[in-house]
Amino acid sequence: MERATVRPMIKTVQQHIMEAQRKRFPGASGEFSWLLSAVTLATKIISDHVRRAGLVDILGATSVTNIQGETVQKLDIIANETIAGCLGYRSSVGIMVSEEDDEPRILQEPGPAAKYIVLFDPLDGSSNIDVNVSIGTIFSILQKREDVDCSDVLGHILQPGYEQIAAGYVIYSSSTVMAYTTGDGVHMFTLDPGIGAFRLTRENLRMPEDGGYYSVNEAYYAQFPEGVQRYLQWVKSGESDTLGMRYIGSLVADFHRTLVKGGVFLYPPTTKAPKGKLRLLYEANPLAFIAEQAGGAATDGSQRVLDKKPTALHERTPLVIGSSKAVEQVLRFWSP
Ligand code: AHM
Ligand code: MG
Repeated sequence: MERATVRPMIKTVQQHIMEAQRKRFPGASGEFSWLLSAVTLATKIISDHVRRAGLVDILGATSVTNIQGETVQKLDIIANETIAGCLGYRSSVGIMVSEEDDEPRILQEPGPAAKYIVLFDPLDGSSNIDVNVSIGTIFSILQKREDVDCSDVLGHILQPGYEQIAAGYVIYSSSTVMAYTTGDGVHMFTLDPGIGAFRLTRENLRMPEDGGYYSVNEAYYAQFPEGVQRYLQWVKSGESDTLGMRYIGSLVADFHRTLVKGGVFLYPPTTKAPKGKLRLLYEANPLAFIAEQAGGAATDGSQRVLDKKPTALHERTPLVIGSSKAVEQVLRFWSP
């Protein structure tokens, strides 16, 4: 008797990662998918904390100031420790770098087994927590360099973005959504609270080439370079009638919208912050990797973000990211 093929009705992020790994690297040990499962587990726990934040008195600021000089929110600490805790159980992760930590954390003794470096912003946009605006987690994964000594921690970490082997983000919003890439397209998942798993909702997502929104904090207009000012005047002149305007002030949320609807997000240099505000290693690089994998582009004005050679852990970079055409339009006016 012929047996009917039974197809699973859903695909979880775990199944997706494992299938992709089997297809692309048939001999792989599975340790990389095991590592990614620590990231997804951590973000599910953070999502739960974010949802209950108002109920259990974890909203708001602490009296601590982080290395960036910003007030640390209570949820920032919870998110940071949750990710550290989940990654700590993965023997393949050697080094963890977080926006919230002054120094990298060595999770496993240096050695060939602990070959991955995980970099992340545990709770991006956290100044928006108290007003219920979407926030998120951004992550980037590198492999330790073979030509660098085990003890040279920074030597392993300070690699250009094109060396990333995976990157992604999770947005905690009306639903919790995750997008990731391992260099084989961008895939998007939605957390199904009924089963506690991220379900595949969009595979091989492409960023729209036209339309969408430009997104920038125009309160800094007077501080922007002249070229950026000219771009903003042009975009508002009516000559470009394809772009609307949106700015949330939460990078993950502004990027997520740009990825899905198209357009461009800008955080240019200002006179007060000549390198902009956003961090290269755990904000700009992972999102640039995703943007490019979805057909978009990311630049700091002078060069492709993924080509930048980092010189410090918490280095900042100007960022223009979005649909290729919209990014090109910005560069027509601004060439630092
Ligand atoms: P954070 O990582 O401390 O939350 O800061 C980064 C955030 C981004 O999410 C957002 O794009 C930016 O700061 C907004 O800055 P501004 O308030 O200057 O517009
Ligand atoms: Mg951030």
